Amino acid sequence: TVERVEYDYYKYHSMQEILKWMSQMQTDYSDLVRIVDYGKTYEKKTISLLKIGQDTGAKKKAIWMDCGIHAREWIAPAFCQYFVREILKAYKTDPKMQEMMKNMDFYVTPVLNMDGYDYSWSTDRLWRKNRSPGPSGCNCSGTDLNRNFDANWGTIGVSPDCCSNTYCGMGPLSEPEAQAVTFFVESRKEDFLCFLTIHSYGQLLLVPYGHPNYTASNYQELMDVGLAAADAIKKVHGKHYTVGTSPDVLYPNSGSSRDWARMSGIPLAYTFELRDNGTFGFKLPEDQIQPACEEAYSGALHIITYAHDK
Ligand code: ING
Ligand code: ZN
Repeated sequence: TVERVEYDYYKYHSMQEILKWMSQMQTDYSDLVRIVDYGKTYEKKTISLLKIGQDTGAKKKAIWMDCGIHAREWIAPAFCQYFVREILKAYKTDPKMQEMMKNMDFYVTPVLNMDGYDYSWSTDRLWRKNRSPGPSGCNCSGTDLNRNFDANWGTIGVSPDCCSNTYCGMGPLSEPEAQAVTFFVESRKEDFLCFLTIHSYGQLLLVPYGHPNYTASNYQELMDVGLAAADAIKKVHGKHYTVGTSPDVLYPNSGSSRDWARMSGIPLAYTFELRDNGTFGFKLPEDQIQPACEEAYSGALHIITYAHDK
């Protein structure tokens, strides 16, 4: 037998370590976990997710979760990994999780912006965007992937300046990472009950839409479920999460993955902005990984359970 070191979920991990962790999960839970490759980054890295659920042979509903669309938000990939461990742990003893994994597959992308994440480890800890070059004549690189989706693209809360952190790209879905999510989710969009995209920081639960001129048809449902999730979060370590649309809570934006998911028909679409409130910001200390993940898990599970039971 091979001696194996326990994976430390309460440390930040490099892209290489996270990829190794993904294959280890597939090996350890070969009946429940499968790696699915669904795109390539600008630097030609393979974008993969973990598909988690019972192989029933029947057509199943689905839950989407992506982390690390913004490179510097390191707590997000840490949360996706924690989330995967927790649902697999719960599956062993919790009849509700067994029921959910029988009826639904969880599609979890631990790091969507792999190029940017690597760059935030190697070169610039506060890098946000992907790593594609700007248009000719521009000396900056990177597009904000959360402004690049096909949802009122380029209309508000974005910059046309390729040096800006909110540069929306040359057109909707100009970036391969945004394309990968769009094509994968499109290909089975009737299956998805819920779309969760994980960011930091701010302790927010954002609902569609980012554009102030549009209101989601189920806005009240999104708010009610979001507020109940925020209550569940507060119960864990007392942290307050604010729930609302981005124009109501902070400022408007367009081209986000959450807005695109809701526009394409997925009823429950949320952006999580994890800890903290600005004290450490993107550089959340490792000793907060555990509490931040515990509370966010409780909130995510509330939304997912609602989506399942509905
Ligand atoms: N925030 C998200 C962003 O894409 C957002 C979501 C949008 C929050 C608008 C508030 C207002 O900017 C982070 N942290 O990435
Ligand atoms: Zn973000």
